Amino acid sequence: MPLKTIDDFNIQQLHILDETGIVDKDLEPDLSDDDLKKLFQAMTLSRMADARMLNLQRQGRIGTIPVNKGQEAASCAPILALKETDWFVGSYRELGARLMRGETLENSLLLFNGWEEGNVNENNDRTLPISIVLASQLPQAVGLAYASRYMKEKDTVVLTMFGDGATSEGDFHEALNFAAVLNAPVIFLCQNNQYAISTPLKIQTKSSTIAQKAIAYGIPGIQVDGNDALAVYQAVKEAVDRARADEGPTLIEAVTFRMLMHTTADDPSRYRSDDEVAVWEAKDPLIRFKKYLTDKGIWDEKSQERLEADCKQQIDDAVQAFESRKPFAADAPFDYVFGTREPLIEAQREKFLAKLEKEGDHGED
Ligand SMILES: Cc1ncc(C[n+]2csc(CCOP(=O)(O)OP(=O)(O)O)c2C)c(N)n1
Repeated sequence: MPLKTIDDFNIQQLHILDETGIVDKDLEPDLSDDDLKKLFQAMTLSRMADARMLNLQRQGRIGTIPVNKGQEAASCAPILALKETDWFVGSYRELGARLMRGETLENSLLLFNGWEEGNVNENNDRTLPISIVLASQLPQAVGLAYASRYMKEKDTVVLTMFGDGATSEGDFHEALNFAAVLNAPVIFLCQNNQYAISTPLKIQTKSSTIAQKAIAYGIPGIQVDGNDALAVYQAVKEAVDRARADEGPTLIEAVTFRMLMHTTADDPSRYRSDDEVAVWEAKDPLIRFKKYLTDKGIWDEKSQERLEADCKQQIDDAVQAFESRKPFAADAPFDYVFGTREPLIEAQREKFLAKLEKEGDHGED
């Protein structure tokens, strides 16, 4: 008996700005000049803050950090499509998104120096703390989305972000299945930055895209140029509109690149070439977006100078506020493992403090 095709699938890719920053007028999103500038300002602040944090880490003034350079469009643009009352459930490589959600830069400095206070976004209580355990935030996002409808919040949606490596976790697949079956208003945004530490995408998955994983769960999936802020915004906006209208979840794959190390504990030259990095340098999301704003007549070198001076001031202020909090108790992280003091954790605290004592470091700086 001949085989018959019972279904057909395809995956589409969205670009709105080309690699030189020229816009496709037919696809240009309907965004105000103020929103476009707000997005570029956030991307620039994220880029500059990231660079300063890397310096601080190298100077021994903060702990290990994940770096975001190159991923600013994928991180910031989705937030423009959200309302403050929506939920943001992120991973750890979305500094720009967090700044756009009203989190202070001081928060990140505190967090990456082990202060629990850095986990609290005082300006938006619908922004969850960072998730280091890969993909663990995805079922949480689905739970929030499902609960919002259960609680009769008709308008709320949830945006969750994760990396390409996280798509190999069971939590990713369970979350997509649950969201699809429950019709939960959640947007899954994968920042496919090509690497999970040293593991390149081609040995992470045999699928030719991450977006196509949506097909198995019966939900829309789309791939976007993750270095094109307009394409990222547009794809997320359409997914948000569907979710608000109770049309269920969407998986978006934003194709981007991590320009620097995985974290400050990693040396990327051991697993990728300079040539590969150079290819992506030419696709820098900030340069493309700035060209678009300039062509539109709403940005010039003077605005750029003002913006950079303003970002520098914000960063200086945050660093000063953070550093004025010293002395810092080196064992503070042990206070927050559980709500109560547990013998096993206390034993680890003692061991840690004894080690510092032996090394002559009293954790005061
Ligand atoms: C469940 C789990 N397994 C392993 C790790 C260790 N780990 C931390 S980051 C990372 C790579 C993650 O890659 P990806 O999901 O692509 O995100 P990216 O860091 O590139 O943003 C791994 C394996 C972890 N944090 N959680």
